[in-house]
Amino acid sequence: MTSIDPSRRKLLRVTGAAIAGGAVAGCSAAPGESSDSGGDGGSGADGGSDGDGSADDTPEPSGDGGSGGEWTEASTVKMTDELGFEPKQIQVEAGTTVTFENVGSIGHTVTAYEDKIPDGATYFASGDFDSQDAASEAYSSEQAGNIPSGESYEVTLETTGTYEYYCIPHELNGMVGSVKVV
Ligand SMILES: [Cu+2]
Repeated sequence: MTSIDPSRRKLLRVTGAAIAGGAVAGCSAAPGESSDSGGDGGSGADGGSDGDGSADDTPEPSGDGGSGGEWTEASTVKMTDELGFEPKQIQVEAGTTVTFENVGSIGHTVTAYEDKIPDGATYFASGDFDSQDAASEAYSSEQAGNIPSGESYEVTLETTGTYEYYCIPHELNGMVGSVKVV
């Protein structure tokens, strides 16, 4: 039984008044989705997890033969109301601090996939959780780790290799990204 506490409700109302209608629609879609994903083990959700589903995303002009392997040298990633990380794949040198900036109006998380970081690398997630389970539980119970509009999250990556991460409320919308540390 989820009872919305009064303070949160107030916050939502204020946000709704402050921004345009379009953004509010995106906002209210998120909680419904995340509660869905909790209960259902993925019965008919073929499209969600694997390749088939991504076709409806953005038709990428893949002219240069780079099969999804475009790595942008950048240490700042923007989180947008289009429910994406931009750039989606970045490359940095070891020891770089990567900044994730929420430039939109909807909240996001930056949550590493525990089994998709290099061996020996330190786990990272907004809210500073040390495991993916802890991060997703804390998010679903109290939205911990949420990065609100205008805020950012920083992580310094020392171990080389590729890190993949996602946004908890928008993973199903394809909000995932990677960082390659060289
Ligand atoms: Cu998001």
